Amino acid sequence: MENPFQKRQQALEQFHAALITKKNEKLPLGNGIYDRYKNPVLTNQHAPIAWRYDLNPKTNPYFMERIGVNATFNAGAIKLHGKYLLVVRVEGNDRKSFFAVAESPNGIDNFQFWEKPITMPETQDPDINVYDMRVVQHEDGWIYGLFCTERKDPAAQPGDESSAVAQCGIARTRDLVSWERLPDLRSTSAQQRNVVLHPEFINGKYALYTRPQDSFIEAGSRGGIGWGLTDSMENAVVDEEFIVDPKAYHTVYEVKNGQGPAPIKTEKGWLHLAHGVRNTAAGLRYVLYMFLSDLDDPSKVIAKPGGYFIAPEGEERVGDVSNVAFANGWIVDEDGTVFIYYASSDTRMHVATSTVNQLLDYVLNTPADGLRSAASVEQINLLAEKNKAYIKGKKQVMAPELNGAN
Ligand code: M1P
Repeated sequence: MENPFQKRQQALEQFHAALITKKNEKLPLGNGIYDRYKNPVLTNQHAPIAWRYDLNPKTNPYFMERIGVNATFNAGAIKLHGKYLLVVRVEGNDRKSFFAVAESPNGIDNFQFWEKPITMPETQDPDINVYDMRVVQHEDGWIYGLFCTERKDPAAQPGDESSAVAQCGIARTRDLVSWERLPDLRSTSAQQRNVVLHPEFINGKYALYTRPQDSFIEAGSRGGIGWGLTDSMENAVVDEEFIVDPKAYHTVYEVKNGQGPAPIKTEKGWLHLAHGVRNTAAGLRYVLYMFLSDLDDPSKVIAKPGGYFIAPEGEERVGDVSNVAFANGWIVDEDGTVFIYYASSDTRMHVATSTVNQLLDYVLNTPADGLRSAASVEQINLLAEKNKAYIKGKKQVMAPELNGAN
């Protein structure tokens, strides 16, 4: 008689080995700004078999999954010792998220999780859920991980089992293996999410991109990407925040927005990747957008293309929370290649590649949002008019001669 344990184990091991070693391919054409890739770089199926299955045939005769992994998304990113490392938000079937490191030799495929997830120390007030870590190599020598820590709202009415409070958790490490937990950020805002540490000191202080919010979901009255300074990360306190990139009516960030990973330093300024949210009849739509801030004063936005940079496309549009593109990690190589790690629909991770020069060209030469339909038409007319000189010899479709028509 066939042994079901062995049969299932063998089939799963083969499937898993093929998945985690699968080569990725750049998709053709693209938009000249970045290239997308055929396969997601991480899915829930990439989770190690040893995290999910009891491998002892005596205690698991059916080779049954014991602990399910629901999704792998919203990963922070860093390159260490020549490896591309993602600090992934892994979500179990029980809805709890935790962090786990996956590494790749080339940044586009062959991502494999380390043996065990990160054991993140807790503060006196245990986290109920942790997610969306921004990993930053700061000039003070530490690698910081800033993430959202979520706990039940102590003011929730009896019977209300969904009100929560989001705050910024802080931890630091040298190797992504052992982490020192520091006290959560204190700020004047009721809630915080998407808090990101700037990699350099500003006037001798640590600088933070914040996202003050009135409640768990709503950014509310102070919506936008904020900026605040703190003397120390061991006791991080932001007494004053001001908004550097506000939400705005009839844009892709009209409901809320948030800084993605820490910005990249370039000779022309700091390159930022962020997410913007708008509301639709189908629910919230999350897209990524970019902007450039001043080299000496990173809180000053100096260029900002209109519209989105990456929106969920094709299969990316469907998942646990559909119509979401979210990024909190990117890596720049010595040759200027940029690996943009983005998640689709709170379900899986993808990569897109570009270069610092292409991204600078994008942020500096894409027209800003004119905020009105007429301004968008004007931008197209300007470009089409300029392009006339370059369309020699090609027949243009013209508007019909209207003389006498009626
Ligand atoms: O579900 C979409 C995203 O929603 C939240 O982001 P924000 O605070 O900007 O609304 C986060 O929970 C994020 O993890 C999630 O991807």
